[in-house]
Amino acid sequence: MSKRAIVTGVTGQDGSYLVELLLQKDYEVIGVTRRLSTPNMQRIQHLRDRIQLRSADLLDQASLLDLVADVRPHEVYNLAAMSFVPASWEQPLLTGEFNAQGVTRLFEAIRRVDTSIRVYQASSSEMFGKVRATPQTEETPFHPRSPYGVSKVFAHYMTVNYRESYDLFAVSGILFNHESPRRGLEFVTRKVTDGVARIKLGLGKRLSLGNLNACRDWGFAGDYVRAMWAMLQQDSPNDYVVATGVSSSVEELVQIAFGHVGLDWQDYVDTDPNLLRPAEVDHLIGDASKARAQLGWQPTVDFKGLITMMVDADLHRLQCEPLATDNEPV
Ligand code: NAP
Ligand code: G4F
Repeated sequence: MSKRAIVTGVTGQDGSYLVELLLQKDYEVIGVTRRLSTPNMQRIQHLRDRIQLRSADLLDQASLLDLVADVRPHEVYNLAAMSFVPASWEQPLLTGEFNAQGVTRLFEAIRRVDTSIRVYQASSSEMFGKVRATPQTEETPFHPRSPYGVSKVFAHYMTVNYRESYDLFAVSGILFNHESPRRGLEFVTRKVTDGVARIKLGLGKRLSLGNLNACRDWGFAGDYVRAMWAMLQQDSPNDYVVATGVSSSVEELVQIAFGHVGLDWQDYVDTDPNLLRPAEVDHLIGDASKARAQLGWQPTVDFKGLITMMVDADLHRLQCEPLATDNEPV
């Protein structure tokens, strides 16, 4: 009998890669969407006839309860969130409603329907923030630096609490930044690769960025969803850091991206103080030894491979569709 999984955030970057993985593994997949005035299905268009879509919202307890009660899944992957850090300063309360209380609502729905359902919570390296140790592991204390980071710390501890209080198989995947050609255009990697492709094709002239010194441990989203799945297949629930163990600066990112198309970044990049954050996370680098040892997980794409893959995908997309403003579906 095939397993049944609910994926919240199915229209997002990670949702689309996770669904592909689950379908390869013969899962019946139920993707959760929320009502929008304009449908946002670009990333899962190629999967639409192989999954079911159900409407529910992290803000609405009844919708989550109905979802879990009707579907009776074996596994739930909670990827839905307000995921853009700068927006969390503009809407801190809404960020908390989605990312913190929204997770509590989902856990309440699950525990009321069936405590044997396994749950993955999408936690984040943003929880480490102003880092207390380098590299960061599952044991590193948190010091979040944005309402987003704070909301994810709340959800992380709710995951631990539902595990300890109700014996739920609930895991927190502490994932470092992961990117792909399906990354939203507002995140720095995709902003750069899209900007480089536009400049190369004569569709743009310059690129404005914020802090070029910030460093992140960047990996490929397609690799990271394998770790999510593996966490729910273990004998007991545990929390895991997922990272490449290599940290690069935003400046290195622009060097690689412009260099890939034969341009010198210094001729095209401006820095804009309006893009600096009220509090920055300066340097993240993860130690995924536990995931490597217990899940048998390892990344397959390095930083340069990731950025050149994204530049090539944006060049291709813009050559096919020069007026494109949104994400490339696949
Ligand atoms: P993403 O592309 O921004 O996708 C977010 C998803 O959440 C979208 O499908 C969005 O739906 C959905 N969503 C937002 N608010 C919702 C609500 N109130 N009810 C139901 N669905 C809602 O994010 P991602 O990069 O795939 O990340 C997936 C998860 O991993 C997020 O929780 C993120 O915080 C976390 N994470 C990401 C990274 C990373 O580097 N990518 C690292 C660590 C943790 P719409 O399409 O309707 O907006
Ligand atoms: O690409 P970013 O916006 O990602 P950030 O803030 O690290 O968050 C992402 O990764 C987290 C995991 O650690 C996720 F939890 C979260 O949901 C999201 O997916 O910014 C990366 C760095 C920052 O230090 C930022 O200050 O790039 C710097 N940056 C410099 N110029 C910029 C820009 N970021 C953006 N978005 N746009 C700029 O122009």
